[in-house]
Amino acid sequence: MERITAVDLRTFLSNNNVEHNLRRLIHQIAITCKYISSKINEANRKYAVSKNVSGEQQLELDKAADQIFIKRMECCAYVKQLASEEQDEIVSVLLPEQSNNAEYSITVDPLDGSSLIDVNLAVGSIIGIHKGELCLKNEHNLIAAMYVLYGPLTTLILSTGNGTHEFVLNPEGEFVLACENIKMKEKGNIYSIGGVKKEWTEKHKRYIEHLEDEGYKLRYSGGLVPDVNQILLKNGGLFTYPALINAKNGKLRLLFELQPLSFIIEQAGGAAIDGKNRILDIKPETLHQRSPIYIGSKHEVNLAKDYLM
Ligand code: AFP
Repeated sequence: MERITAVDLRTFLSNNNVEHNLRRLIHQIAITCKYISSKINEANRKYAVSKNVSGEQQLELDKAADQIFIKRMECCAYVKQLASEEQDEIVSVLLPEQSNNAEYSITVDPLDGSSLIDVNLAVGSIIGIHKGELCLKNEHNLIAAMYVLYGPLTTLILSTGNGTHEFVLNPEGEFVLACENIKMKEKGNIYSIGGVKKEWTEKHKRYIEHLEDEGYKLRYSGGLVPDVNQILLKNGGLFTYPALINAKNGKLRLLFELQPLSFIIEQAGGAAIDGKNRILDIKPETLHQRSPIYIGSKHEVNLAKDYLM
């Protein structure tokens, strides 16, 4: 039987005519996440053998991951700015004289779900790649998005605007293509719902009751990356973290989490709204702006829009 040679990430990007510096940037980000994956395993091994490693040290991992991203991006001559969920302001990662030919800026949620590490649940990093500088109050300039899921396998989901593809970190330390051009079904059968039920709005409650009456199965880990990854790879369904009675913008952040994930899901044939507007049409007013989210198969997202009108 012919042995199929696994296509590694760099070869895949080159074969798909991804611009040279963007290829190098994506590769740098992949290497960064590979290092973060090893730090998570290291922390978990310590935690496992000596429970006196405090929970706080687990939580510190997200700050460590943030610093790892900043230090790595400081070495990328084509990255001008970095915005991180862990930083209050945009970080200029290049000296002024270096940054005139820097083509890209990135947003990172360096380690989303860090509160789940001490119970050995999957967590992830979410990255948005923007052409030019990060611009609030404007149309988004996302040209690529990716997330890395630190689970039993470390996987990388990527879109550069031509489909959504999955790569897996192999024993040799290379991300190799696992699934090309993932396509979600029009309608799925799982739902993933965040927020405290007693804080849901009446319209949201009626929408969720409809899904339950339709027999949707509940799948929710409390980790945004594994929860959305499941909707993507189980070919459909819906993830929502809604507007709450005491938090009309919900919990999740537009720039760092929702717009990169929406870019990825739309490229796989899905959709993402805040309950009314397409997530990718929203112009963030502030860096850490939050938004409600309904993301997944088109049928469930359109149904949410009808219930929330
Ligand atoms: P942490 O990063 O504090 O663990 O929060 C994870 C998260 O931002 C996102 O990954 C989940 O979808 C969401 O919070 C879960 O929130 P609830 O704990 O309120 O369900």
